[in-house]
Amino acid sequence: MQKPYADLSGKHALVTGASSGIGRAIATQLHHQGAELVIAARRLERLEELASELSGARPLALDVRDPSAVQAALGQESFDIVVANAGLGRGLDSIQEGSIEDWSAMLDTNVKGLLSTIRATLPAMIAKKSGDLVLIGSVAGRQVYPGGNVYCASKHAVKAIYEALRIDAFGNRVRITTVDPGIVETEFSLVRFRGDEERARGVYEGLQALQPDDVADAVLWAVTRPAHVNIGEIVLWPTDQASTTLVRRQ
Ligand code: NDP
Ligand code: 8X3
Repeated sequence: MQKPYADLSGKHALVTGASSGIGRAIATQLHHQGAELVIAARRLERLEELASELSGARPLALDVRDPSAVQAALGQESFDIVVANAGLGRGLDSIQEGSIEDWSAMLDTNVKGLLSTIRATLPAMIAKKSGDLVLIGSVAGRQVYPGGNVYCASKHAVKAIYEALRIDAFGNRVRITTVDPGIVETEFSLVRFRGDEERARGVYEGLQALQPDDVADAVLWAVTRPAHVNIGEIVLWPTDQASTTLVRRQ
C-alpha cells in the first residue's frame, strides 16, 4: 500500500542486509514508494525470492566483510539512497569468556562492512551533491548491557561514524541519518544464539517488540523530508522497553 510519503520514483536505492528482517522491510517500503532497488546480502536465494515480489529489484550476492567485492559491486553505481543495514550479533558472553571469532564477525560486519559500503557509495553522492546515507545503528550504540560488550562496541562505532560523516561529508548536500532501534523481532536473536530457537524466542516473549516495518517506516520518513531537512538521529523503542536492560514483560 502506498504511504503518505513523497514519491521516490526515479531514485536509485541500495539496501544491504535485505535478505531478512529490517533490511527486507526497508527494501519493501522503498519499493512501494517507487524507488529502484539493489538488494544486497549473502543469501542470494532469499534475495531472489524478495526480488520476485518487488518487480525490478536487483538482487546482489555480497558479503560486506569483503572490501574489494563491495567496491567492485557498488563503486561504479550512483545511488540516491543507501541504507547500510547489514549486521549481526554473536553471543552474549562476558569479555573474559568471549570468542575472538564472534568478535571478528561483529566488528568485520557491523563496523568494517558498514565502512566499506560507505566508502564505495558516498563519493558518487558527493559528486552529484545529493543523496541519503542511512545507517542502521542500535540503542546498543548508546548504552551497554550485560554480555553486549563487543556488539555494543560495534554499534557505538556506528554512532561515531555517523557523527564523523556529518563533519567529513558536510557541505555536499548529502544527508546523513542514523536509525537506532531497541528490540525488533527479526532473525537477529536466532543468529546471535546460533540457531537456538527457544533462546531466540525468549528475547521477544511477553513484550510487544518493534516490528521490521516500524523501523522501515522511520527510514522512509527520514528520506522523504524536503531537501533542506536532514533527520539526524532516530531512536525507536518498543513502548515496553525503557532501556537496554529494563523491559516490561507480561
Ligand atoms: P536479521 O538477522 O534478520 O538480518 C540481518 C541481515 O544482515 C540479513 O539480511 C543478513 O543477510 C545481513 N548480513 C549479515 N552479515 C552480512 C554480511 N557479512 N554481508 C552482507 N549481509 C550480511 O537481523 P535484523 O534485521 O534485526 O538486523 C539488521 C540490522 O539491524 C543489524 O545491523 C542489526 O544490528 C540492527 N539492529 C537490530 C535490532 C534487533 O533487535 N533486531 C535492534 C537494533 C539494531 P545474509 O545472512 O543473507 O548475508
Ligand atoms: C540489537 C538489539 O538491544 O538486543 O541491536 O542489542 S539489542
